Amino acid sequence: MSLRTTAADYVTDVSPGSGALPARTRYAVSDAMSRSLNGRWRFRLSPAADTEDESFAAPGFDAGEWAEIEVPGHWVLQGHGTPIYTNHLYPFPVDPPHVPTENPTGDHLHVFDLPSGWPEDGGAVLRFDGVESCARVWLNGTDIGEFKGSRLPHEFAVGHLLRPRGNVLAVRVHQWSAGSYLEDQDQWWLPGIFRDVTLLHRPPGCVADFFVHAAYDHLTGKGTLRVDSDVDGRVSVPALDIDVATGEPVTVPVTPWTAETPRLYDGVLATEGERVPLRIGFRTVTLADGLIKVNGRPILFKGVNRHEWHPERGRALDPDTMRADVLLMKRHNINAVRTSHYPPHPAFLDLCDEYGLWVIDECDLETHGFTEQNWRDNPVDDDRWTPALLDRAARMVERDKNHPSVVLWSLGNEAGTGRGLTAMAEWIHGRDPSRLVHYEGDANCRDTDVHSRMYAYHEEVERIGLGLDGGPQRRRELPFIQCEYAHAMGNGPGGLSEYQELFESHERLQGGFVWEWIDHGIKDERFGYAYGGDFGEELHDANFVCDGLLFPDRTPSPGLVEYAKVIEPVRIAGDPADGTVRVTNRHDFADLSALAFEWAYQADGETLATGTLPVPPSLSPGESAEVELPEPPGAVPAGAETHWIVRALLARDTAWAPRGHVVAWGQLRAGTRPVPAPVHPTTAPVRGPGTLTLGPAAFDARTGAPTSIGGVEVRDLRLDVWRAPTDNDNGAGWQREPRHGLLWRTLGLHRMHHRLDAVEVGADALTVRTRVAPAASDLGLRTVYRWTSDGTRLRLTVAVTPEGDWRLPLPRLGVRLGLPGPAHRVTWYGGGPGEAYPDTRAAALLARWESTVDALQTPYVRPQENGARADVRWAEIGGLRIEGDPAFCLTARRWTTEQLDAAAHLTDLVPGDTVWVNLDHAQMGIGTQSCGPGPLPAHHLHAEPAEFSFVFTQSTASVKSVRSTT
Ligand code: IPT
Repeated sequence: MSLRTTAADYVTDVSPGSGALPARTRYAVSDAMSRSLNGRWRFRLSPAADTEDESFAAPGFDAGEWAEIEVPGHWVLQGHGTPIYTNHLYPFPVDPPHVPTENPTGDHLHVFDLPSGWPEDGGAVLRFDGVESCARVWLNGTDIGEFKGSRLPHEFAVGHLLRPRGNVLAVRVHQWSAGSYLEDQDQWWLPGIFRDVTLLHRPPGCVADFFVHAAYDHLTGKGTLRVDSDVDGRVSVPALDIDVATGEPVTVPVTPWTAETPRLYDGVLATEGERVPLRIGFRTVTLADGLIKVNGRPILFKGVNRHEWHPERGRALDPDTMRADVLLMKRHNINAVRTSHYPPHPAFLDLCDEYGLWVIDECDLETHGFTEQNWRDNPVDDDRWTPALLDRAARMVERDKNHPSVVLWSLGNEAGTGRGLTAMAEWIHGRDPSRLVHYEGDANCRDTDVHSRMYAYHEEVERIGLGLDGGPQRRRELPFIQCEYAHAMGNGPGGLSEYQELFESHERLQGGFVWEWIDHGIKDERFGYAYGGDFGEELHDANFVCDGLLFPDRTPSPGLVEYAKVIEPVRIAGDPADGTVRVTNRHDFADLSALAFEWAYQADGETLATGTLPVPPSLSPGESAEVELPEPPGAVPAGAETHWIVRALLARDTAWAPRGHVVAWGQLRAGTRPVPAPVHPTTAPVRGPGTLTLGPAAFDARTGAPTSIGGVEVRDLRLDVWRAPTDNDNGAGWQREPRHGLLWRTLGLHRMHHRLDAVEVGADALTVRTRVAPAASDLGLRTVYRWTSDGTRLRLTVAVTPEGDWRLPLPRLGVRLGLPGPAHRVTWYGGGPGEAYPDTRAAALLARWESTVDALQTPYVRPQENGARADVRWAEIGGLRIEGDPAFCLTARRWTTEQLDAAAHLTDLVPGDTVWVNLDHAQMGIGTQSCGPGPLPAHHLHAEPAEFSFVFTQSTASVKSVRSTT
């Protein structure tokens, strides 16, 4: 009996592939010709990989009946098959290196001519920048090889196969392969040729691989350039008068590259056959004094984890989208990116060089699903896989080594531990000693140069900052970063300020990378945005894939606005009582000369005067200046609440934002906080038939509930403790602490009974006594509503007394009421413009704001509590004016909390005819327990006796001027 090999054996071969050229640096342009093969390709999907039929690869094959597909692209996003989302579970049986028989296989065909003028001499290279997960390639009927390593480049020498016309490029792509075991990142599984395909002419004497070494000596202010090149040539940098042979070092005074000051020098590498433009940034990365230093100074990462994402194109990103990401990061004070969890499209790194972002470039490696079997059979601890791991390391390092923005290499993510990882680290250290090596899974830092954790709680981070974390000697001597923290899933992340305070107070803590940059929602007319499960996947992790600081369409979420404020590079603080403000330069390298400072003086949220503030532009990183404020303006209305606002703005246009862009701000209380005007109860409730009236309000005589206030119809006003649990309330299953969202539901806070105990009509008050409690529990909240009026103003005081042994914090505590009228516009004096919760309120500026009920909603991909405006002194909505005593939290929506809670997608939220308004005395913090700590204890809303008041009047005043600053 003969052993039969199927054509598809390479699919489950652990080796990285065959036929491809050795890895080398990737550059965007040169004077050699090239031709993009992106565009419309013919496409045929087969359900399995074991098709022995290779006839499609032969010239002359008639693909006229085939579909067409866009390359780069994923076929599952172009109407062929469907995407699958799993976090760490492999969506196929774990039996490495085998994959299921059902292995969607996409045959791609593209016929192309050489452009006119394509030289006849030299060779040619066919380059694939990214194909998921395994491809076999034929050119003009010749099998040129196969490869794995989805987010890594592969090049093939094809010069000998090319013809002037009618070249037939055939690519067979398998969704699953041995490589899939190494690519278990938390994201959609999206097969396809999703990055560029390019044909490059390789003239005789052309550039092969080269390595730009551009170091900076901060002691001398000089840079040393040496370009090692496989092919000898010359290197010129006109601005530095450099013209040297390759391999020859040259030292000259330079301006160094940093993420804050990304000075790039244009140069050229010229060999006999090719001229390649260089963009050189001089900088030196070291591990010194237990710190990551660049150019001699420790840096603080204010980073994000970036997966590549586009809601329609998946990981097939176009240049505009990549640029949008970089601009958004720069405009939100982000200074670092971890390319979780694979090398990005190479153009993204060009942008990081150009605009200035520190990069942790991470290898395309994750074997997280092996955690399910206690890491048994983990490929990173199995020598058979080591060549594949080394191939991946080399393809990353060789491709990206010439980017000054890349300061650390990361071996991968969540791959456990093993010899293969050690081999990768050793190879990388040897090949590029000019950068540090990161891998979070190396808990003892045997192979790595930085102690890295993910989702460490504040207390642990502090312990590490204080050096009290113990552990092996090597680790104790290393700097610490959080390669992931502050899980930005849904509403949140909470607790950023407290993390940042820790990072800024302990030298060893060199910052972190928020998880993650963008929600991977897939645009879908059924749902708005689809997430895991929406395509009928047999296993999925629901909306855990929507955990970014950007919504899928790249609109910044409140979390990003908060992060930008928390990490602002200038701190503006102090007590203006002494007439000064303290400005601290929190950059690592830059002085303040790029910034201009302005002040504004506010009374009751309205700006009375503005001016410029002379802050010393030469203020060095880490230094503070006490800057004198001007005299407050004269005409401040008596009793007004006053503030100084000081803003740091870009003084000039930059590459990433125009002049005037606000980089940092501080709001400082100028006087004492005034107390709201009292309502003297001078009016008595009057009984009518079925109703009671008190001042401007009418009540249902039986229930004591208001039916109208100042002519505005209101309904169902009552205590409310429920919020539609956020993703962070619900928490992730593996969390070590109780998950409040679930406990709340078990207790029944979403189905509270309101028992009416008494409606008391007194001489100057209407008092309604109730007990609010869930079925099946002895816990309850005695709630007394006391209504008084001076004839025009109506005051409600709510007194809440918990009964029983409450061990749970409350989601919220306040009243909710319905406005059946056409409420649309909302104006308020309080925190804004965006939502804010107890631990996500750094970016809320006290001012007068105007919005609409619709615009108050934050469109979290999975609907949940959102949109609260904090510290509201007064608000006007639907003809009512509501003043808080004390200030309150405001939400208003066209659906009830119950409807919000029941919704799975934004399309489930259907506006009703009532606007539901919540006036909250307090809300529970948000935290980041969807992956990480819950709200810090200070932000818990304990069930304890509370009393709070609102004063209702008919709204009269309109907002005169509304500033939409920040
Ligand atoms: C961590 C992963 O590294 C990341 O890819 C993502 O899945 C994140 O969690 C959650 O969104 S791993 C987890 C076990 C902390």
